[in-house]
Amino acid sequence: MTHKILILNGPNLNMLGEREPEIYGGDSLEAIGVACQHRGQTLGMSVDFRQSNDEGELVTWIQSAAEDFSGIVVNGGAYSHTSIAILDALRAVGLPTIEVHLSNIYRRESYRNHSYISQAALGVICGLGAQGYLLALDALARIVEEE
Ligand code: CA2
Repeated sequence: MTHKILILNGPNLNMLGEREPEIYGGDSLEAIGVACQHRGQTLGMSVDFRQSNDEGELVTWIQSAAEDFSGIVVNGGAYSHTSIAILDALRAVGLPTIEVHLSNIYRRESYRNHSYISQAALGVICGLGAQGYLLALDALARIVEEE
């Protein structure tokens, strides 16, 4: 069976590559998505890469994930620091989840130093730019194989 991985991106990540490359890197979200598709193929997994600026849509996607997906990679953007709703959805679904942030949220403003989502994540990768998504897929490939 081919494992399917859902990659979720939260608000404003659609603007990647256009502004603040010194913080988030120069890659567009589309380019990160293509790199994730390629890594997924190498790992024998299929990748569904999505972005939404809407907290409710992210919650709905997470709720629906249990039926189709083996694991989740999530960059919740600013909702990471505010959203108990996304945390609750991830906990309810219970799929192996890796949290990713492009920037090192612990070297930034204090309001970015805490993520609710981390409480539902098996692991957290931050500060490594787009490479963090690929590392998260590597980790999930091993985790879902071992399950
Ligand atoms: O480092 C990350 O990946 C973040 O999740 C990115 C979020 C930020 O709120 C989190 O604290 C850390 C913001 C994404 C906004 O991306 C932009 C890209 C270009 C221009 C403006 C915003």
